[in-house]
Amino acid sequence: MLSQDTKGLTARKSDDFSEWYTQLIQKAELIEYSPVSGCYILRPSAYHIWEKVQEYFDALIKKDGVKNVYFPLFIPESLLTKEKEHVEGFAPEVAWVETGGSSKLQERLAVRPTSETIMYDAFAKWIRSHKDLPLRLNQWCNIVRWEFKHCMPFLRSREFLWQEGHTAFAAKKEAVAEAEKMLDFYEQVFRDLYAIPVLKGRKSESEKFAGAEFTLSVEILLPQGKAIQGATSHHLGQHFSHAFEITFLDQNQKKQYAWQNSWGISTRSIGIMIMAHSDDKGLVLPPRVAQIQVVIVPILFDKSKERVLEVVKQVEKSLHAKHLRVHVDDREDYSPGWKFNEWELKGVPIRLEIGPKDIEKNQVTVVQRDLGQKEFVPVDDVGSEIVLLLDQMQARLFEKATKVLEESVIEVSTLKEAVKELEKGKIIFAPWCESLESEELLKEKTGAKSLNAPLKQPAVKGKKCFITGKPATQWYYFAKSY
Ligand code: 87F
Repeated sequence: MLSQDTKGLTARKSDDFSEWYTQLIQKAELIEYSPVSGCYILRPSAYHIWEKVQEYFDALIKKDGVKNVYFPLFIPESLLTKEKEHVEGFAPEVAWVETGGSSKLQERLAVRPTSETIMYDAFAKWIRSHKDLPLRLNQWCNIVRWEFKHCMPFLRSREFLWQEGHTAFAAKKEAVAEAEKMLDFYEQVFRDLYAIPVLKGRKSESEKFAGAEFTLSVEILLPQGKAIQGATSHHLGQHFSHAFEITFLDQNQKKQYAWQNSWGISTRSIGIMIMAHSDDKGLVLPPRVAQIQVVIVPILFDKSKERVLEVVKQVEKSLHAKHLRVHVDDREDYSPGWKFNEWELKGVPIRLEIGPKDIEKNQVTVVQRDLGQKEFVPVDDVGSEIVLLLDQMQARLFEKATKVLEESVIEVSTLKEAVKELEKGKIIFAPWCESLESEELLKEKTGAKSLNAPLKQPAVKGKKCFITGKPATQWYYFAKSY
């Protein structure tokens, strides 16, 4: 038998969260470090999760009429800085190409940090008449932002993968409706694939994208009482259409500027999912995104080996027939116990054990990753039973995360209460006057900032801002964040 040490996690999620995460993503074989600091290798089981997100979201937006495109990775400096306001704050993060081989380029090229500028330059050429609208394009690509803050695999890296949707409409109303719809799509990705509930809403003035009229976001609660932005949908108004001359002739042959949106979700969402569900034994993967949904571990003894492997084959076949992703771990130089630990570490949702005692009773032993107890299922029912259990697990993970979120959100009406609750790791929900100075004050006192304001608001009339005591204008969520 091979050694059993050093394989499992040696840090606990509740004791040393950051060490736990660092060990988990490497030992579960999601991430390998690369020679460039802040750039990480996504191994097959991590990349598979991204492919599931692509498959799901791509189908959603295509059904809604969006088309995919691909724009170049390099953006000339003159183009990137055309709409100064949006790029100013981000300038320190842009990576540049200055030479090709040994010759200096005439103009520096930015490595795409986002594609508004290069795409809207083309939009201006393609849009002539109201009949060319709406124009709704999306691209799946990599992004480079030269972070100087501490990088963390998935959550903050210098290169990451995302989709960026860029759209143009004739009417503001249509654009705003789309921005809200995309937010619902992102909520669905988190709910249906990642089994994570979100807080949906509108960003404050200081937290919105500088190039936007308003920014909508989904925010997620992570362990340790910190929140993180999961995806964003911006209504850009006519900012970029003015900067890039994206105009069209309306029905009366009058020149108009287009109304635009941009929206995106990135591989950061994978890190959010890992943090949300995983435990001290390792990764916990929602069945919908798991590369291996069911692992079968035969319990092999010389005498019964052949009979056991026969049943394993039969069970594997009935699971395949249900289109499940199955792996048979028939390695003979590892003990069953060692294999159980390894597949738990890797987050496989369901483990089936099949040994001589099981086949005597015409059953298989089933262990669900999040529950950890043994159950027994008749061999003849295994296909339909496992499908059911996987669906139940997906729902259970979502319910559990929802309970955690619900218990973490707390209404407050004074700064004193806010300080106390934020210290306990809560998300606070409070009426706010939306002033910049008050958010600064809160940040100073607690390290927390505004997350967003739900689009469906409780009544705010007559309420006082929990920080300034002035009349409140909106209810907002606030939390410490990543
Ligand atoms: C870094 C360097 C240059 C973020 C940047 O959120 C520019 C930027 O514009 C920049 N970091 N942003 C904002 C991106 C806005 C927007 N783009 C499309 C999204 C979603 C997808």
